[in-house]
Amino acid sequence: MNETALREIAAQFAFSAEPTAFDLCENGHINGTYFVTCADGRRYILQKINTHVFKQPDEVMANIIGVTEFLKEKIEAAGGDPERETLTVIGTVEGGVAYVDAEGGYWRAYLYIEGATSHQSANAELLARAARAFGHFQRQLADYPADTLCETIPNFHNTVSRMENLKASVAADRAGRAASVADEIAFALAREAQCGFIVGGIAAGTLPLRVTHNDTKLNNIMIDDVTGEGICVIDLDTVMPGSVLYDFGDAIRFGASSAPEDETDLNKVYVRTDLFDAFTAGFVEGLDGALTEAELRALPMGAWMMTFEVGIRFLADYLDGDVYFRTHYPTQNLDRARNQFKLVADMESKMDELDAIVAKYIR
Ligand code: ADP
Ligand code: GN1
Ligand code: MG
Repeated sequence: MNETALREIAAQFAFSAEPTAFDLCENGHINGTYFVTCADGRRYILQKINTHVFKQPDEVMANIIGVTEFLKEKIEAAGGDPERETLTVIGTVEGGVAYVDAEGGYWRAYLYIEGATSHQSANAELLARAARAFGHFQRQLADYPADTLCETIPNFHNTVSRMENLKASVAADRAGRAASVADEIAFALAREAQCGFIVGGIAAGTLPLRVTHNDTKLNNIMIDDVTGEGICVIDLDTVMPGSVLYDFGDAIRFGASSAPEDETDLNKVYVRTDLFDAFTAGFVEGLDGALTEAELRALPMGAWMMTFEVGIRFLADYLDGDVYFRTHYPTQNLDRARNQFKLVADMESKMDELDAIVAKYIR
């Protein structure tokens, strides 16, 4: 998007001064994100919500306003900084929470979290701190009125329906790629029986429904540059009722992997048990005793499930012709799927070790 167009969009938001620079953010597979610098030196985030992914962006914003206002009260009560420890929505000059441009593009803005970084990888200490913040985030939302939250993406972490979607993508073969990825499809189908583990647990009442973040990638948390603490959980588009295993599992598949999500040398891709341990310690601490024993015991399976689930989502998107996740080259979704499947296989071979790590945290 060119600067003139961005300038016109930015003019719709109640920023503190005239925007002077726009920088594209390369992180994130979904939204279009720009860093805006204003004449007074203040910075903001200007984001075009991906409305192919989020079909009801007004509902996304309603969730985010509700959750951030709720968190701000808790942060203030705890003596924290409400403008740094959660997102702050910047309204439009007309008093709205979003701006719809002439082409129907849906835009929103946030305060930029200064003095903090969104990391792509972390050492054990940093990951433990990120984990504590993700756990704490969920703890803070434990008494949030869950029935007021909209389901921004239906069945987002329903692995059973994700498997159905993959099968539909294989059958439709829209991009003519199915024959070339027969091995990956077979890997996925061989694991179909496990897909119901979390949704089945929720339905049976053995896994409680909580308000969860649902997209706990390491780059969805801002780490304070000075203290190293996880200062602010961002990317709140998918905050919805869910299982704690979603947040634990998604964080592990990204943060405890030995390699980036699209590393193609699969020998370099495995689960780092030291990072798994560090994350578990921080997460359990952040949740401050809220986890049930059934949830704790299921954590390794949660990590397995979220890794497998996103693997089948990447594969389905490759089969669909790359219409969901942002890609930077033609086979990136396939590379991501292969990478996640390697991680899945590695977790399977280390399940006893992962169970033993978790057992240390069961009291
Ligand atoms: P996506 O859904 O595309 O992942 P995000 O909301 O996560 O969108 O934003 C993409 C990236 O932009 C984040 O990973 C982070 O690096 C950066 N970012 C988002 N919000 C902020 C913020 N308030 N302050 C600083 N950086 C941010
Ligand atoms: C997307 O938005 P981002 O990049 O933080 C995706 C997650 C996937 C992740 C894989 C709304 O996360 O579900 O796990 O990519 N978000 C959405 O990296 O689909
Ligand atoms: Mg993100």
